[in-house]
Amino acid sequence: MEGVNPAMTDNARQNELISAISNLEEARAISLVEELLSRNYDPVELVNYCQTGMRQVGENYSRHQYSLSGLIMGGEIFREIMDLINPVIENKPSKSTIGTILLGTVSGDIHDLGKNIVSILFKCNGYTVFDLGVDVPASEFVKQSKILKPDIIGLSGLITNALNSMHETISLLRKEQQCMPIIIGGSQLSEEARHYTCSDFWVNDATDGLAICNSILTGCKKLS
Ligand code: B12
Repeated sequence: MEGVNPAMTDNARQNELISAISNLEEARAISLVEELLSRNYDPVELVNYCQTGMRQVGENYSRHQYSLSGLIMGGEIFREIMDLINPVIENKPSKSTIGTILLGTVSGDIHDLGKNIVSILFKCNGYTVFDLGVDVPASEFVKQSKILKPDIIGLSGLITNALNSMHETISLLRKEQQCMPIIIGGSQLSEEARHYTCSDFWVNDATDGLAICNSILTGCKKLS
């Protein structure tokens, strides 16, 4: 493990972690995560910092400062970090079952790091999660929705084309009388994306997604 300055504050460590990920410094990022976890740092908050670092990796790629291999390396570092964080999240006492969610990354999109976090976070918070994986065709969502009858459907997507897949999936689900609330998630989403896809909710943060789904299930939130 690379040395971490013991005098550094947690705040400095968070910024250091964001820049280590952004600069693709694998060993540095891993040792900072190990260090923060050993100090009982909130694992979900840690994920948020890593997500910020990953956004910067994406920006560097957009600006042609990184090539595709930089994107791949970023994904690999994040996967290794999640191997450390997941057991800590999973170790938290799980709540009794409150609902079911059918989850998947839509057709044409293979990004799954964010979706996998959603899966773990929801499981630890009392959800039964049916995860269909990545590049899931609209027809598969419809098929599984009819079989599993989930309370909520969650679609993940990060690339622009995912918006068309989400739109297609939601249209087909509605056409086939699958009327459960649908939430879309991904770093590039916005209210415009929600409108375009005809989904009920959108988020770019798993914790916000969890709060919305909890509200749906407790009947506090009216569908828009
Ligand atoms: C790592 C990465 C990859 C990895 C993915 C590895 C993997 N197994 O997932 C690899 C290298 C494979 C990859 C491939 C590609 N990528 Co990429 N990738 C990224 C990067 C840098 C980080 C994504 C990530 O994992 N972030 C960390 C996670 C935790 O965040 P997240 O996914 O947003 O998830 C969080 C929330 O959004 C939310 N959430 C996510 N899903 C859901 C679902 C629900 C229901 C809920 C409630 C919440 C929720 O919860 C999560 C936790 O908070 C992004 C940059 C970015 N800004 O996102 C680019 C990015 C998404 N990729 C991009 C591109 C262009 C590509 C490629 C087309 C590159 C290429 N030329 O081949 C391919 C796409 C292939 C395909 N068909 O899908 C672009 C997309 C641009 C666009 N507008 O279309 C981005 C934005 C980079 C950029 N700025 O240019 N990529």
